[in-house]
Amino acid sequence: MKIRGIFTGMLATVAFACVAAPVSPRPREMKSGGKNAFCGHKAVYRIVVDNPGNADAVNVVQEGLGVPYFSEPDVAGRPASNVDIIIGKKGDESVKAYEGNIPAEAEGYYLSIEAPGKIVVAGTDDAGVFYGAQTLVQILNGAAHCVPALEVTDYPAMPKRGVIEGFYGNPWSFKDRLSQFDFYGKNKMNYYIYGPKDDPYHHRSWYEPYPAAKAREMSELVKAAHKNKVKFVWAMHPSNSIETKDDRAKALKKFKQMYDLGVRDFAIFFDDISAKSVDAQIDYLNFLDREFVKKHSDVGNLIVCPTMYNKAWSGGDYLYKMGTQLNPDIEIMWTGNTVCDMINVEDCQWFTEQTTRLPFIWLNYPVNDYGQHNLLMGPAVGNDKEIAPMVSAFCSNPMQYAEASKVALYQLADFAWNPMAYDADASWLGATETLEPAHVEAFRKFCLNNVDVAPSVHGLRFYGETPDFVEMVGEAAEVTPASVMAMAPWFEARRDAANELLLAADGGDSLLSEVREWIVAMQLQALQGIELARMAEALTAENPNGFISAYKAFTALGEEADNIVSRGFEGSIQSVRVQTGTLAVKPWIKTASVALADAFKKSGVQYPADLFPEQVLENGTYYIKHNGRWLGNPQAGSKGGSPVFQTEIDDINPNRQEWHIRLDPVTERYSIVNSKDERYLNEVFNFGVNPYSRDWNTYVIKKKNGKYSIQNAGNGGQQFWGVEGDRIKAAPNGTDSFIFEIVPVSE
Ligand code: LOG
Repeated sequence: MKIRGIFTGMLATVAFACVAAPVSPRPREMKSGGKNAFCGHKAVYRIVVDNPGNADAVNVVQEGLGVPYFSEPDVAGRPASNVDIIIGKKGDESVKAYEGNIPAEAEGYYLSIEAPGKIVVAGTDDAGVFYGAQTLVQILNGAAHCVPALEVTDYPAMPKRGVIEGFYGNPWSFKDRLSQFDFYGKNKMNYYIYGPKDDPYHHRSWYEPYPAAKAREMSELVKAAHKNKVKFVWAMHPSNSIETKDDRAKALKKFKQMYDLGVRDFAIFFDDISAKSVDAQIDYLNFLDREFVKKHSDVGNLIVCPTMYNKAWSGGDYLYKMGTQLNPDIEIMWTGNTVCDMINVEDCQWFTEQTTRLPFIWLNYPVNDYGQHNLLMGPAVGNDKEIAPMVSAFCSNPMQYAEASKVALYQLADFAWNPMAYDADASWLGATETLEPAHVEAFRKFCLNNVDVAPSVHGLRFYGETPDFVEMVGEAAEVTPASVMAMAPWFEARRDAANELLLAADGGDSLLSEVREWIVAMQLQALQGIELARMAEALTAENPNGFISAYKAFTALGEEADNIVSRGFEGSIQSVRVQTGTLAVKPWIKTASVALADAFKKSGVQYPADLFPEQVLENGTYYIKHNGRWLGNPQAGSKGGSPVFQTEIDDINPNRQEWHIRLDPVTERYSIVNSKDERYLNEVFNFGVNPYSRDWNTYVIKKKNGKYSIQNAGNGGQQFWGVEGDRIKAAPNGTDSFIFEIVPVSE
């Protein structure tokens, strides 16, 4: 109360600027007295604490500050402290005077820093004291010479915030997980669910006990999690082995083993199976709840990941039954509208209508097991701010790259704690600064080169990749030598950033060495961009030898980049080819190289026959003919319809029979577009009515004995094109598909 008196009258909401490094998660309320509390704070602290229960919080302060400190009682001969840090939980003697300031909410805390050198950390409960200590360390370590006077009143919006190690691929290592728990503590996340699909003791051989060495690690992990106020939930994935007496005895036995290792929280996953019966699942879950969970007073609520865990995959009465027939304490996980999607208000409402319960959110971000070539390291956008009261928990499924996942997890922790104040860009800036303080700018360039996930089964794309690049190249489909040269400085900056990060990676930086291959990919991509500029320059200067040497270097870099493999180490269960800058940079490089090569070929100079890769058709305008007839577009300008083979050449509207055939730089297949009305041909041999899609509407064209075959590809299947009557039709199996003549219009 006394402290509050000092501040009264001059409280102002702080602009965060008075604290150098951002406090994250962003506190609910942070007020400053507008002046410094004390200066020269990297001196001597005295920690005042009377409850041994606050040891974890005291540890945070001691380790976090890394400056001399001592605790009560004072011992003669010690230097006098210039700052007292009073730490306590509601009810403790040390913080009696501040009872009125402590928020009522679970995991909340009150923190004050006041002149001439007094700090109070007063928590609602153990977690609150711990989180108050974390905030204090962030403020003091982020402050310059002087520390501002301030008051923080803080508590989380969502009660359960954390991570599900729930991906396919190499599970995290013991070391990864220890580092995660420390990170969760710092970022005020309180849940970790253990469920890596490729841990045999979780999934395939769920009933086997962990071997001794693994069991020892497991119990150490549980302790490390608890020390950081993180619940360690161990999940089991028994698929359909849930009905027999034997199945159930094995399940109880495995739970018991995990309990003996210290686990106090359990989950059952039924995802990615074809469930035999919802009734059997419900009966099994209620059985485990009754026979295990409820028989241990110290075991938390059971959590289930249902088989229908997202709206797109839901149907019938599955969710309704789960919601109404499961014991009321059992929590149900939910990934939202689809498998990989951000969470919005409607998703949560829909789930609650079905189940009468709040969803336990399993956010499939930044997991990249469905698009492993790419990393997800951009701003975490897309979750509705208003969902806090509509969910029972908010947990994220990350990448198999534990350290790199922290960029997203930092932001999601910030979001889950205080969603109404969440600002993805600011949070991303904080994440990148906190994780790579010595290489912030280079690391940010790297992260922004790895935002998008490229086309995948889930269709999710992230559009914030390389925003400055996107802005510079604009919508311009046209690439000119001048525009290529203009991009050189952009690529040079990426090359320099990659070089800086590679040095750090090889110097032992754990995050950067984990994603080393993607840094190399960025480096090679940057070098490719620089070679393109050299090609453009040579073209402009009419220097064919210069062009040829740059082009060869460009091609070699591309081949090297295509062969970078991550997780190629012995024992890796999944190695992947890496790619970066897939949203804008990679397609642009391809487009630019094709355009420059075309211009070079047209310049009339001599060049080695094997310089360019085999391309059956140059980009251009062609007639497509079959048995002497011309493919035409008689209904030009209409919607839909089909092209037809015509016996007469069209003298009145010649371009109705002319087709632009172009190599798509991304799919490396051809698009076919009518020159009269620019309508494209689709994979069912009509004019497309949907927006053109390179994944559906580009074709493989091959040449044999002077004739061409055209074949669907990508999402459009593999059907060869044939002819029936005057229409293009699917070619019957086993027939010759080299039936078309494709003749340049100019000939
Ligand atoms: C799996 C999960 C995987 C994720 C993304 C859930 C509930 N289950 O489609 O293990 O990491 O999608 O690929 C899933 O999301 N299945």
